[in-house]
Amino acid sequence: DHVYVGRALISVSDKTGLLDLARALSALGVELVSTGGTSSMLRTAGLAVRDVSEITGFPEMMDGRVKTLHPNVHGGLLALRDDDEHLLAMAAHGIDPIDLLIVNLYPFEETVAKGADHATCIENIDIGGPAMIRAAAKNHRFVTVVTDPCDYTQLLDQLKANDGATTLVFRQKLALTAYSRTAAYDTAVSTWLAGELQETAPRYRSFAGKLAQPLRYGENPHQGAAFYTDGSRREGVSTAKQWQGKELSYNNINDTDAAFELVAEFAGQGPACAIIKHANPCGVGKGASLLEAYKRAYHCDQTSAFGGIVALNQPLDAATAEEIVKIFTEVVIAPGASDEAKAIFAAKKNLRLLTTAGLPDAKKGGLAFRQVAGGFLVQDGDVDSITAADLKVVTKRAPSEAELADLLFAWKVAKHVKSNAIVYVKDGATVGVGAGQMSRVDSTRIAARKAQDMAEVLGLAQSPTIGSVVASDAFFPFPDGLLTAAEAGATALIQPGGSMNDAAVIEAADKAGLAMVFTGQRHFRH
Ligand code: 93A
Repeated sequence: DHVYVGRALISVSDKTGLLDLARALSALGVELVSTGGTSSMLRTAGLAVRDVSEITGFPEMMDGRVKTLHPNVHGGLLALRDDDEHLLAMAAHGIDPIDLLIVNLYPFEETVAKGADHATCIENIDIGGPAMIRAAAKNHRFVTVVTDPCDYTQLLDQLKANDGATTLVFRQKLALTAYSRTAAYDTAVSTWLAGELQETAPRYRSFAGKLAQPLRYGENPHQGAAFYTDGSRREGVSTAKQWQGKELSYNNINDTDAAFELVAEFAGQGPACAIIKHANPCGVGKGASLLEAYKRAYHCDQTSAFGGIVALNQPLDAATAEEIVKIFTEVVIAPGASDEAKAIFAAKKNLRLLTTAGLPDAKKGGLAFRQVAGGFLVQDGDVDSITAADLKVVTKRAPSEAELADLLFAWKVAKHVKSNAIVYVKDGATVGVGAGQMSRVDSTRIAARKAQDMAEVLGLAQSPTIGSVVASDAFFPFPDGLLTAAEAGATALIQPGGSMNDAAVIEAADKAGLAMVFTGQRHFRH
């Protein structure tokens, strides 16, 4: 299954590592054929190279739109070397075999990301490149195809280890990479075009992620795992730079994402911090400074915050960094960090610091996926559009201004808590979070009990739920949950409304002197 490499066709837009590769191939006796820009770079470096136009007998034309689209190229890639008819056809038409294809494509994704105009994006749709990649990958029994400069070293190692040949296993792996690349490339084109056409239907398109990194394991050590990017380039954990600490695990990436998406809700609203455990917030706080926001998030449930993931909505500063390192934290993510803050973290070898250029756009949810046996579900991301003006006061008492601010804050947090979600908030910080319970009344009780526990830890005279407000991600089907919140000392509630029992729930709220508002929008999260 070893195939010797006699001739290589190289056609690359990203010229990273090109000269070193070409020199090494030449030294191994491989004949080089290349397209315009690539061949002139090789020639300038003193390498012997044939132009593809010499092979096709046609000049590169139409601004390069037609350079390699020719039977002499595609026949050379696709011919079966052990099929007499194919060999006869090659001889009859003067087609020479191409054993190695090195191609990377016009930078379509980068061009779109730069905000280029429509015509420039169109011009950057590569046609000949994907055609060759797909041809070579189809014929991987005989042809080696390299589409990622990261694979150049492996290629040379293979050739050296096998006297100028590649193994079938290696060619199979490269073919897989090749088809993933062309699939992701076409997905990027269709996604862009859907946006240009303002169409919604094609968003539910076919998906092809790009492997970002293989992971050590999945949610548990016996599960394999990998991290893929979806080509949307949404700011977040996938665009973050890691400054220190061990490689991120599956759970780390999942939790870091949950944390960062949550604080992004408070973009431009002053410093905010979220601490996440098992994909649920165990504390979210706003403050006059980041330090204050962190402390207030931490004091919601400092038992759970140990080993948690911290997200900030502003660049990490030294004072906050000093406070964070007092306990063990897995990951801190922020839109930037000061040099001083980085120096403080540097002493904590296990703490990962991730920074991004900005916050995820909470107004653009993108698409969300969930796997089910034999398929997957796709939905629009859950974008919250509720403002104070959308709220409907349903009780005799309307919330005070202070209550209203806390209600809206609690509502945003509840959206990021697994259902059934109940969130108690006081003065711009969560004081109790009830998550993931099968009954809403249980979430209400658990959150209140946890707050009571924290009162003891912090040595408070009374539970912080006294004088708090409560958000519920979906309606209260019965008065019991609401009454539990009232017993815990809550004074106001926010919930979608829409239960058959709304009248009874409102009556109970009025009896207890609570203010309650309906949002008309639900935020289940599973
Ligand atoms: O415009 S194309 O789709 N038409 C082609 O026939 C073709 N063949 C290769 N683009 C084509 N390519 C692409 O040119 C390659 O995929 C590569 O990205 C680029 C390399 O061009 P150059 O060698 O001139 O820099």
